[in-house]
Amino acid sequence: MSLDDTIISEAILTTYKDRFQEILHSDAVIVGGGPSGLVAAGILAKAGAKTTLLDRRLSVGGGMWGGGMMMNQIIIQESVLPVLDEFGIRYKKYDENHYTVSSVECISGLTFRAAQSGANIMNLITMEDSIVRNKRIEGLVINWSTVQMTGLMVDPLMIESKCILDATGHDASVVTKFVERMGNVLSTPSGGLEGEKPMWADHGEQQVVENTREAYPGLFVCGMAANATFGGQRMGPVFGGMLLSGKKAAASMLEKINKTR
Ligand code: 48F
Repeated sequence: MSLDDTIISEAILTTYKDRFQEILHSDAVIVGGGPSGLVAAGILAKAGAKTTLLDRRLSVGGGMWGGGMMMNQIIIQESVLPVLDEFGIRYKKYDENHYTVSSVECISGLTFRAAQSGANIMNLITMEDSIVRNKRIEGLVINWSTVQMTGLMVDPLMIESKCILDATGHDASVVTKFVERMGNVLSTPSGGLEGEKPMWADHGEQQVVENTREAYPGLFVCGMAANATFGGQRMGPVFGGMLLSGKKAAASMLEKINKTR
């Protein structure tokens, strides 16, 4: 059997078009495929929510690939091991509360499980803006990342979702753009972004989970975006809080989605 050059193109075009059409109306759109976003995507999709994950880069995984200072090992604390078990990721005990994990295996495991659970993972797409109607966020404005990189003046497209998760890490891109448009209307103390605080792993790890919540009707935050939004310390190459944050975000969003069913 020979391969047909134009059938190769046609198969990619038609199947991608079907997947793109799917993202026009989601139950949950997660912006950012770092560790927290991937966990949220996996849990939401497994629970039956129509889940889309967008990442502006070629590869998902965000800031996890490089471990600590490009040594591709990460640290997970003991209480978070059940999340690794859920996603089939292996770990090694270092001492009572420090476990090491290969960052490559962790990202691959999270991504594989999320995709297999039915999350529609779309790379190379950038969130540009949000759609706000009747005092709630109802969708996003998106474009090819290459359009933004090249600075071409090309209009975007729009997608709708019952809820949006900002999982864009330190940038908190969705919340930042939202505040730029809407002013200080968030459920934070100042109404705006509280900003990240300096390194303190133990505190940062707890805060990232506490800060994971709805910041505006329909707009949830997790991972470092949660600490940037509600104010919290950074924690470097410890990732347990990121995984727990993704899990908490998924549970809160499922509650919201189920109310609208
Ligand atoms: O930064 P990132 O890994 O997010 P996270 O889940 O994890 C944070 C840790 O990696 C690390 C840390 C742990 O101690 O401090 O920083 O909070 O991943 C964020 C992802 O969001 C994508 C970006 O490419 C990355 O993969 N992203 C950012 N802005 C946009 C975006 C955007 N506007 N549109 C689409 N994707």
